[in-house]
Order: sequence, then C-alpha cells, then structure tokens
Amino acid sequence: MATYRAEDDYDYLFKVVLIGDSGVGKTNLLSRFTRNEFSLESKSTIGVEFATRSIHVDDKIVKAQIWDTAGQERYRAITSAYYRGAVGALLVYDVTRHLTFENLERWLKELRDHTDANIVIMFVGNKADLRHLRAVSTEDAKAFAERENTFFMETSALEAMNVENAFTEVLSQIYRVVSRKALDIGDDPTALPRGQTINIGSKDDVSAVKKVGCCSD
Ligand SMILES: Nc1nc2c(ncn2[C@@H]2O[C@H](COP(=O)(O)OP(=O)(O)OP(=O)(O)O)[C@@H](O)[C@H]2O)c(=O)[nH]1
Ligand SMILES: [Mg+2]
Repeated sequence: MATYRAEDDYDYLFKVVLIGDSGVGKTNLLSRFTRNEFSLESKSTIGVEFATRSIHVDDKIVKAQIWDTAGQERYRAITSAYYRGAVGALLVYDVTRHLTFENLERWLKELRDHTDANIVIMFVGNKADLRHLRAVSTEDAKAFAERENTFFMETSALEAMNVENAFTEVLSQIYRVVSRKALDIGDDPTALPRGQTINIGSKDDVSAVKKVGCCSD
C-alpha cells in the first residue's frame, strides 16, 4: 500500500527566482511547471507572484517556492526583497530576440549584487519551439554559460519542452549543495526543514549554500 504524505509535507523548502527581460516567458515557464498551463495571451506581470511545487530528490521531498516578477522596470517589485533568501535563479532569455540574451549580463550582475555568491544559476533560452525565428545559437549561449560558470538549458513553455528538466536540475543542484552541508543547516532560513517559515529579515540568507560544486558538464 502506498504511504500517504500530506500535500504540505516536505523536507526542504527552496526559494528560486525567475528573472529576465519582459516577454521572454517567465510567467509561462512558472505556470507550465507548477500547473501544467500555458497561455498565448498572458499579460505582463505586475509586482510579484509566486507559486510552489514539490518534487522528489533522492528520498526527500523538495518544495520549490518560485518567485516571478516583471521584466519591465516600472512594474518590478523592490529588488532586494525579491532576491532575499533565494538559493536558485533561472535567468531567462528569448532565443528569438538577441537583445534579451545580451541583457543576461545585466540580470546576472543584479542577481550577484543581491544574493550569496554560491546561488545556483541557470541560463534558460526559452521559446525554442520558434525554430525559424531563432536569433541566438545554442553554442553561443552554452559558451556564455561556461564563462559565467552557470547551468544552461533551452526550453519551450509552449511545447512543455525541458521545463520540467530546467527546474528539476536547479532544485537538485541546490539540494546537492545543502545536503553536503546538512550538518550546518541549523536554523538557516533558506534551507527550511519542514514546519519553519521563511525569515525575511535575516541577514545571513544563503549560508546553507556554501559550496556549489561545478556548474557545467
Ligand atoms: N512560442 C512561444 N511563446 C511563448 C513561450 N513562452 C511564452 N511565450 C509567449 O510569450 C509571451 C510573453 O510570455 P510571459 O510568460 O508573459 O513573459 P514574461 O517573461 O513573464 O513577461 P513579463 O511579465 O512582462 O516580464 C506570451 O505571449 C506567451 O504566450 C514559448 O515557449 N514559446
Ligand atoms: Mg510575467
């Protein structure tokens, strides 16, 4: 007989942020991963939204709390609050718009200015289904990711291609880091054993994530 676990029964809670230019597909990646939904007519995000989903990593239940905000400056939430406590980030660009790829540098800088150096980062080239409109090659993106020591994947929220893989890979990498440091987690607010809440006010936000191993294959 299957063992029953309540929906909110989890071993770890990880905060992951989505960032990138407006229109690259952040909100649809989130809805695809958390609800298996996609919308062709989604509106620009205003402020902040978040959604959760739990996955299994090894024998543990990892609950991801994924935050999504606007790519457009005027709609964005307060930056420091958005990043606080994040242990993973998906930096999304649109493979059909080269400028969104060039802007990854700016997003990466903002991310690194606001988070622990060992946060797990993945570049995500979304809209890979638009093959005839491609403006950023896989090779260029891969090379950039290698230079910046981040993970990289191409996705399509529309076709549900690699969306599961991208989030799962980031969460597994965070888990790997945290479990390696399992004895040190203590009361760290970002590697939350179940039953605890996020401590937004803490200064030492990502102390559980001390050593990310390697970042590319
Ligand atoms: N073809 C294709 N279209 C996509 C894909 N993902 C998103 N879109 C479309 O791109 C547009 C923008 O998607 P959003 O998810 O709203 O983009 P966003 O990054 O959240 O934008 P902001 O909230 O303004 O920052 C929508 O019309 C989506 O339907 C994809 O994988 N393929
Ligand atoms: Mg959005």
